[in-house]
Amino acid sequence: MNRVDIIGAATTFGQPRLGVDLGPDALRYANLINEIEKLNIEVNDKGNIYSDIKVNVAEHSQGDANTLKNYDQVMDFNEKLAKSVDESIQQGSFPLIIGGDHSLAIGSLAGISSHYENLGVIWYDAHGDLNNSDTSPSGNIHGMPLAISCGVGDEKLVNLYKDGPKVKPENIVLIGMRDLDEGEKEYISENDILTFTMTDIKEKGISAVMRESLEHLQDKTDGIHLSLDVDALDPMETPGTGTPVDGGLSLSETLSAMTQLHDSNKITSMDLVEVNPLLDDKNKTAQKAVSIASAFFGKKQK
Ligand code: NNH
Ligand code: MN
Ligand code: MN
Ligand code: MN
Repeated sequence: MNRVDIIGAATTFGQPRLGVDLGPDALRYANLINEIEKLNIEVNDKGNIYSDIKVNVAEHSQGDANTLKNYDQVMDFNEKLAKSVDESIQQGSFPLIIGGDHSLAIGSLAGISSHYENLGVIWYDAHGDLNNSDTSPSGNIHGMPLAISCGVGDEKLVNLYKDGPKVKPENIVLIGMRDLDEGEKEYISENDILTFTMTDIKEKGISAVMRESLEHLQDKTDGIHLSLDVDALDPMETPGTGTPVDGGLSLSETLSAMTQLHDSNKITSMDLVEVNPLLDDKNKTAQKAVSIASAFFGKKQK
């Protein structure tokens, strides 16, 4: 790619920990734009998207596990995000969507999907994000975007921006999994989704995992979206995130995974999500996220 559009997805509505909406600016302060420009890529920072419905600290994320928390805000936010992502692709840019919580993937996938008949998705995360309001332990929509994009869940969210499912389960690869809920495990096995847990990654090594992932997708897809949740990494690497899970990927494994994806030339869009500077240690998580993006855009590792 030679032109990247940065789209700041300043949303916190998919989960309860306030501050993840400051993630896009934390990444900018960690020098994201410059680091990508250094790789001879033209960068266009489109600024941040916000919901028109403002965060109300006292009422944020109310409700029980069977409700879709902050539903109106999530709908409104993702409609806008989808439009911006769609426009960037129309203009020939590579969209890099920086979050923000992972519910933003509803909008990014909706915006991307009209450009591909058979979109592939690599979901690099500790979690599957394959819940719906019946299986969710929390009611937090950031645990649901991949299911919604497959056509499972609330009808309005499923049909957001463009009617129907945006991705087929056979075109998905899950990498870094170590905290899957029961309903998610069922969905994965019923739909035979290619899944690499942390145990698989330890056994095979990250480079074999990335190679097998690309092999699984490259012939049957016409574009591949990478959705990277920083909680895929171990909390020692990326503490500034809302739902850390021990036993994750190292930074060096992730950098080599990104280099492999860069070298494949197959990835057509990317989300970089769940950086929460209010939970972080001196913006360390944003700095790691910037090195991940740099490796993805071609920075050579020493
Ligand atoms: N699976 C849990 C839920 O649905 C946690 C999801 N949290 C995430 N997903 N950060 O990536 O509520
Ligand atoms: Mn996630
Ligand atoms: Mn996660
Ligand atoms: Mn290159």
